[in-house]
Amino acid sequence: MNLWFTELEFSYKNVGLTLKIKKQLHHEETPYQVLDIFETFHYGKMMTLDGIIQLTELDEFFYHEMISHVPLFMHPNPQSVLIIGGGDGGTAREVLKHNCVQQVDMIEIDEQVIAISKRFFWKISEAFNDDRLKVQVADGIKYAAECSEKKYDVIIIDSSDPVGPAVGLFTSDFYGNCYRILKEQGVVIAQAGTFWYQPDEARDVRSKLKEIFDYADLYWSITPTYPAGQMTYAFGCKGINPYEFDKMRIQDKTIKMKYYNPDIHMAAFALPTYMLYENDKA
Ligand code: SPD
Repeated sequence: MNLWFTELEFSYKNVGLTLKIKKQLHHEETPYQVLDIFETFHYGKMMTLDGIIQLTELDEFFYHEMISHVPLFMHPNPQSVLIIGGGDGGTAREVLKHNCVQQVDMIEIDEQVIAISKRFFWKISEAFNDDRLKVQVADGIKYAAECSEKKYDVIIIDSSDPVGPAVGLFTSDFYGNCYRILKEQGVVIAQAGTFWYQPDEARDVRSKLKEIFDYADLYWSITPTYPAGQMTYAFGCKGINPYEFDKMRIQDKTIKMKYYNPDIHMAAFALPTYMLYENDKA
């Protein structure tokens, strides 16, 4: 059998990333999206949503470490964290490595993402066994709009791309609600595509965040199985200067990581020239 999976890059349909597949382990249409699990030859098990790679066992750590530890170390004392999406559990696993974190709320719209992750990705989903994590199957956009009692130190938007159920997670209204439900000092972070294939998505998220937050910009990491092998993260800070974070705390050697370290943290903010300003083009 010669079975290959090609992810067509979602905004440029003439390029894609192709992986050799041992077998398909699961396929279903949930109320929100098509969910597939494949066993790949090189990257271990892989989850796709609507044909777009969400994670593989081999390289998920790049994304999950960088979407979690950078904002958590920007904040002087993150205790309460909101994860919008992230139903596979990878982001929660990284967040819960911080002993100062007392409570994590996860709002995931698709309960099947959680169930299937628990079934196929035991190590990635281990965070679901941590008492500090409270999971609600609900729409994150609605949750942020209606949340009136709780405030968070860090909000992580671990979403799929801005198509299908995730579109509303890329709007000014939603970011405004995130600002409102952050404490006096808080950080919001969102995945924002890639510098090469979705430069306008990253610029757009940054400019929306800049309108609302005291500081907003982008940082990035390697991600081998996302298009262009790179992922951009957009952040907004309320009452925090992101470049004056506690350099001692990021030396914390008790938190085990494979990619993130203090040098990676500092270097991640270095942007390509064409991504520095809103109107620049490659
Ligand atoms: N191009 C795909 C980007 C997907 C980002 N989210 C992945 C979720 C993993 N927890």
